Amino acid sequence: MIMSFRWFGEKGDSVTLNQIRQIPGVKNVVGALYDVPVGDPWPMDKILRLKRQVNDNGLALEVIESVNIHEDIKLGAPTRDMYIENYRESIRNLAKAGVKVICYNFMPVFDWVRTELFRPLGDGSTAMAYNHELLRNMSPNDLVAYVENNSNGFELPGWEKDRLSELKTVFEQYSDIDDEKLFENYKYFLEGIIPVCEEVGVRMAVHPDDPPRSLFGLPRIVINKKNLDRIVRMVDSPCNGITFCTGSLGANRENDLPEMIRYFGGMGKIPFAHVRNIKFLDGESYHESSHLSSDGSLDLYEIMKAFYDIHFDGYLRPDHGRTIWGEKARPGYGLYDRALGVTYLNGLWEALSKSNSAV
Ligand SMILES: [Mn+2]
Repeated sequence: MIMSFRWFGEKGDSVTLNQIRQIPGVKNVVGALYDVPVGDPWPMDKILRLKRQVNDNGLALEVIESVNIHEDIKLGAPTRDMYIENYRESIRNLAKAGVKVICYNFMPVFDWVRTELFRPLGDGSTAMAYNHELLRNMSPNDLVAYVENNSNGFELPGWEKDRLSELKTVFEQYSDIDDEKLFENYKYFLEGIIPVCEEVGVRMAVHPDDPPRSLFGLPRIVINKKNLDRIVRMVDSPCNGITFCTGSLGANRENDLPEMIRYFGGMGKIPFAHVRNIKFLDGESYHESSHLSSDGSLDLYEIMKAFYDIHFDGYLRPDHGRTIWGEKARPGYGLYDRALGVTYLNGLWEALSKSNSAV
């Protein structure tokens, strides 16, 4: 396991690289470029500048999260071939800079969705929350307005204004796209990029849809074991893998996370993992919690044990944390609670390693 930590760049993050390097066990930064429009190729000079910044702080840059996919690729529009060619160029450039894994998602229109970004938890901390009933009574525009007005002034990843400004048009474009059509368009994309990944040694890792269900009538397919199995087999290659996000997949009560880790990990399909906890409320609703098993509904010991059992040697990072100790940070991405998460996950890992090697 290679412990890593997400960073949103010097302009987009309240956390500095120097702070990250002081978290015990963190050697890798999960980074991205935030000033390249979705669909454009990532230029070499900007990638190298980011790499230099990270390296100058004693850290490595081997995982990118995310290279976003232009909506026309998901829609199967005639312009998709151009966008796929651009994506291939980004993969080649990132590989030249030493990047090993690219995280991405295949969610139509919206990236992750929450109905609250700073829900009070009763101990003075706050966390993001998802209320299924509330969302059913919101329009897509309500949701965009809420996120824009409640994110502490940060532009949230996946919520870039240029993607969301023409919401009505893009919803119309999706009116004849169902799950099957989306699978078809996804396969076309993978067939276009995976040969390049094999050539340059980059592993693609799809992030599950978050939450793992259809929203506003839009199709969502990266949601459960059955669909993930279909996705990794659509183009069968070690370069076609999964970002195993426990918080996203765990939001569907039917997903048996340790079993899925053993299954996909055993196939060599998990190059990257996000590990965090959530606490279920009624039905499909939940709030995020600290990483500790007893604070949430997911058993992080069983999850880490499954990673240990598959001899997981990929990249792993803590995922969203609570906002604690009065920190002013982007929702879910403060320093303090994620650093606590790192230390907890490292503790579980050390205990698993030592108890299993002692005879
Ligand atoms: Mn995640």
